[in-house]
Amino acid sequence: MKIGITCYPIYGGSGVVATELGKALAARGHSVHFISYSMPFRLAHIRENIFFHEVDVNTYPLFEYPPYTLNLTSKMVDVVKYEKLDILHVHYAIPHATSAVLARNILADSGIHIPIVTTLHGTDITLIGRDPSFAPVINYSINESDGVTAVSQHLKEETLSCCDINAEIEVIPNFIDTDRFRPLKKDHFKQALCPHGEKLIVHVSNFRPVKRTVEVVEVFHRLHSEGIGIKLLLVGDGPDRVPTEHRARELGVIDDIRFLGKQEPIEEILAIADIFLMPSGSETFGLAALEAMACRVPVIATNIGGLPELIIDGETGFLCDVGDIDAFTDRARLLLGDEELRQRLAEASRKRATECFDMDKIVPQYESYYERVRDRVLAEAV
Ligand code: GMT
Repeated sequence: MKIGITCYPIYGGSGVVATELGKALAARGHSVHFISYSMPFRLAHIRENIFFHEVDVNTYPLFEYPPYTLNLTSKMVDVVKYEKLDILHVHYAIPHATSAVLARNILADSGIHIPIVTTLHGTDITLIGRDPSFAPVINYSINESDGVTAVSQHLKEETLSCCDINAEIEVIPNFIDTDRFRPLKKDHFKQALCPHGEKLIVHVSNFRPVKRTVEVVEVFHRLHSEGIGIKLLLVGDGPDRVPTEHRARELGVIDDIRFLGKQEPIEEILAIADIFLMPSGSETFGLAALEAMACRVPVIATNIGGLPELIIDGETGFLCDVGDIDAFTDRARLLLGDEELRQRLAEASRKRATECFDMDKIVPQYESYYERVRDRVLAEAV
């Protein structure tokens, strides 16, 4: 198939999933056309059947705010028409689904019937969907899509309960390349960061307030003050990095914390982690937790959103209430003090990642969903 993919190209879960999906589809022989305002950050190596179409954001003096949604629509119309796409798959409802629906309707006037699949990732529903001023546009864009997928059962239910949706929603969970994200031996790296055999706690996120990164430092401080030999690696960047650093200084633990900023070879960092913390206040799936699990790292996370669909409490990791720093500290202490338990959960994490979320199992679900949606749209068009 010739597949168009639109996503946010920046550091963030939906862009990662969209890009990895496009790469996997290309590896399976499809032609994939990315349409966005800049090259998706995980799309480093263009292959012969991967194309990138940059959306021009024009700057006419009249436009104090350039109309990106319309620029994107125009680019979608062009790419569908001239590249003869079979399907357009957009990630994130606003504005991508809105642009795609408009592009589809424009193309229908010239007899081109392009099916639109929208994948909901989370904050498009859990934050923007709850904003009354956006609700009519979100509802319309989702309902008008020819196919809608959600990355977890939780997100499907959340969408149906908070939005006015009459479209069917198919759950296709996020996935991972378990060949790339696998246990690696990086002893020299571990030795450099933990020269006295300290245990290493890792957190990876975009440091948005919903990630509650300050709580990672709070948990670390409690364990540290009990005399447990530990270090903390914080990977990523975003609005809460400064308050997180500030709190680490205030608590006097900054010297045992490394802020690495945005990093691409996450699997090399996860290779040396003993445990992974995810104290998020909301998480529709938790891709960063899956990356850790695939690298054989047990995750302690909150029992919210899609996380219980991923992490099995007591078997692959632990789940705690949002904001319950005591519970996070207890579970971390337990794992850091019992290597046999940690190994058992690590092994179960890897097993769950490979058995349930490997890309070879999930990507075919998208392929068959595309076919079903395309067949229905073409049948309705005749
Ligand atoms: O806030 C983020 O983490 C970024 C956001 C996005 O849309 O890029 O992530 C959401 O989508 C990811 C991929 O499907 C999920 O793994 C994350 O759980 C989800 N984030 C939230 O729900 C907060």
